[in-house]
Amino acid sequence: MAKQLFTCLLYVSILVSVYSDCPLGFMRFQESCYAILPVKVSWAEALRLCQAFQAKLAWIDSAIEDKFIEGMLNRYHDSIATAEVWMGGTDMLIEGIWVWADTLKPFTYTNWFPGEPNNEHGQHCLGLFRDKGFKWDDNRCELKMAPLCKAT
Ligand SMILES: [Ca+2]
Ligand SMILES: [Ca+2]
Repeated sequence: MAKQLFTCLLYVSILVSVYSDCPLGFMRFQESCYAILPVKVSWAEALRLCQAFQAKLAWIDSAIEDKFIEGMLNRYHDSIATAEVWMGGTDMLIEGIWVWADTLKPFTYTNWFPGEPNNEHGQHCLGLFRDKGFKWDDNRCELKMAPLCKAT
């Protein structure tokens, strides 16, 4: 019995070590790894930068994941780079139809700030802003913000 328990624990610890494997500097939550890159770049540059880290500009599938990201951003709130971050959402292909850039799948979960997305002067890229409690807001894709990358 003790031997079986030991074997079982061994398997569990191997599984945990395999599944907690995130790229250096990334933080694990459930099945994914997340990192805020401390640079300010346009949305298109943010897409490419995440790819350079074998990651994607982050997408959000659920309220629990959204809450984790909000917490992550709040913990780093002293850094200027993380007052505003780019996410992987865009409506640049069809105005008003929001999709995640890497899959082109429409949003299934959203957490827009009240009144957003407002497409003010042509806003097609999804950002999270500290002054909006990191709720979702469309913004101009040329704006320079920090990429939030996600790896699975
Ligand atoms: Ca738009
Ligand atoms: Ca907006």
